[in-house]
Amino acid sequence: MKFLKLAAVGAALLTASTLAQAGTTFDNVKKKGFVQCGVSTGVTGFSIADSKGQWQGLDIDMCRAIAATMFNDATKFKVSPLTSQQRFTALQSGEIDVLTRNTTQTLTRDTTQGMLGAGVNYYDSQGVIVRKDLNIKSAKELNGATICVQPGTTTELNLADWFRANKIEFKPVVIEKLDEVLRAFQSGRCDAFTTDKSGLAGSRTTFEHPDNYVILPEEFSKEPLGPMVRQGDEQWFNVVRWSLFALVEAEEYGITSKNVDEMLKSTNPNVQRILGVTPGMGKNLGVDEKWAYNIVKQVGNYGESFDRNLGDASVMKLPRGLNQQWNKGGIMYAWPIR
Ligand SMILES: N[C@@H](CCC(=O)N[C@@H](CS)C(=O)NCC(=O)O)C(=O)O
Repeated sequence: MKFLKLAAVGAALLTASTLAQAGTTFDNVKKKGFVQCGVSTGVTGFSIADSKGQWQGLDIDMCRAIAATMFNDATKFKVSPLTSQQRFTALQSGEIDVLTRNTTQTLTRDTTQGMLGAGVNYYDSQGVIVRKDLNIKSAKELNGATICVQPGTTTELNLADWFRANKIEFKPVVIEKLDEVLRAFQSGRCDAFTTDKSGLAGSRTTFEHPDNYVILPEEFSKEPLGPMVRQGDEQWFNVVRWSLFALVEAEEYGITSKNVDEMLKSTNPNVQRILGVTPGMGKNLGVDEKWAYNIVKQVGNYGESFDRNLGDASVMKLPRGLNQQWNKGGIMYAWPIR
């Protein structure tokens, strides 16, 4: 027994060191000429293929921003659609370079699971959706209910915690694939479906009768969602982290895809640094000085991406809430590009 355990640990270490020797992610991405992003299989507003097969969403824009930083070209990316359960193996095995897929940053994922959270592109919380005709106003009325949930998620863990803390019972119905779990819920196989509230809102838009469902007010947890990389390549980690900060900081300084060329003439030293008019930031990251200019020009700033995918210009019509800038009542706060 003891030997088997040691052998398993040895195998895990071997895999980790083989991967490390295979070269850094930054160099590998540069060499192959595109970034491979792990995305969800289809969550409206975050990552979903449109009728022409083009991937759209806040998480896709995160991936495009990384491509813009690396290649001055936001189209230099490919996606690997992954279920919640598949995503970490895909990252650990090197099948993808970065996970840009509604993933919650947690201590365990950042330590023993071999990954690193590079920031937060959507502050969320876990919620629960039920049919309106159940006539309930609170999740506390769900005693004895069957609840649909996806495995390999924080959702599954929070669900158990919340019901235990509230001393009520539930029966989990665990289904891996999102389309199957949604079908199960709509066909009445479970009384409720739980996931991140953004995911509930996105999924509801795909229901045959969205108005027949209600998202209950409870927030089971904090879900800071953001891109994750493998441990062991700080330069790549920085590219991902600072691509996200560039999206957010551009919004803070009023730089948009429409005015970015005008902004090149700005006398604001922050704007000059972000756009590479004052050189240095690109060099520090190991990329072109126009990296953030290219992000804003080709992808837009964080606010533009939010509006297009989740806000008023989208089917979701979600309020900015916590995802508003820090100086406008939210907690979106980019570290300084300097
Ligand atoms: N934020 C949670 C849950 C994320 C998650 O996987 N959510 C589901 C429900 S919205 C999802 O994205 N499914 C899409 C898929 O499986 O393709 C986590 O990181 O564990």
